[in-house]
Amino acid sequence: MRPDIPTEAQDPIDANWQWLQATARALGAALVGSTSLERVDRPVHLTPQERAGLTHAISLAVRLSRAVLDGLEDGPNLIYKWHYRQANVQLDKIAFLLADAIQERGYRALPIAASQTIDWQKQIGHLSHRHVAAASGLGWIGRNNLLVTPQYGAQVRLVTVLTSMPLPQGQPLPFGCGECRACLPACPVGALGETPSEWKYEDCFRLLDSFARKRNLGLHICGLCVKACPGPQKLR
Ligand code: B12
Repeated sequence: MRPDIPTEAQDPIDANWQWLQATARALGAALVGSTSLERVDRPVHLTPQERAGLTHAISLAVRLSRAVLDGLEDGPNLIYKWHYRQANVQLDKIAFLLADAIQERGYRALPIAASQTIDWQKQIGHLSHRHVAAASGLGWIGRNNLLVTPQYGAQVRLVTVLTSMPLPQGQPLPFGCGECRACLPACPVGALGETPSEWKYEDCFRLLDSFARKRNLGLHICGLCVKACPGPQKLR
């Protein structure tokens, strides 16, 4: 008879993390991070029933096409519009399937839409994907007011899954734009400043609103500050 070989018990949080990374990447996520929900520095607009038991947040990113962004000249075009929509479709699918897989493992999971505005006057979603991503250690909020990642700069779109699955706390990254100000002249209305808090909502929104109408897009998109931010590795 073979003797029992003692195995080192794996930490359950570590086991969850290994499983999460493999599953999310297999579903198409380029970046994956996690945080406890209480560390997210922005409100979560859910009912107590929806939020019940959800202790952690998973941040997921897909990368945008450099070729599509290179095609932007003075604002959004139809190729960017389609790409933007497809990125949202992919993110929502990743979040939907990941939430299902988490539920299958016995935990609660709530996917939050990639791009849904719940209050048009206040211009807010159920939660801020950027702030979940920052708390999860995926990147920092840059001068462009976007989540900037070391790997891909701001050329990512984001989604969040809230869950009761115990997960590790990602290490938030310090502000990493350094001396880079590539996004500032890229904005046609000068809506960006030295810090993310200097971002001018009204100027940005007015520009996106005019693009939506004049270019017949029907969507509040732009992409010029995204294009200007390929990331610290590329800008160096
Ligand atoms: C609503 C919205 C917008 C609005 C307002 C943005 C905002 N800061 O709130 C508008 C239409 C202007 C917009 C523009 C853009 N967006 Co947008 N947007 C969202 C959305 C759906 C919700 C954001 C949210 O809840 N913000 C609320 C709070 C938490 O953020 P906040 O920084 O504290 O914002 C407050 C201030 O702006 C303040 N404020 C200051 N002054 C004023 C003045 C007035 C009158 C008002 C009402 C508010 C206000 O009020 C805000 C709300 O409290 C998210 C998706 C999501 N659920 O996260 C995508 C999201 C933030 N957008 C995204 C992108 C890419 C863009 C654009 C590039 C457009 C495009 N896709 O081509 C531009 C970039 C603008 C910029 N440089 O910041 C991405 C960012 C990805 C990344 N790498 O960070 C997101 C995360 C979508 C996604 N799934 O990836 N967006």
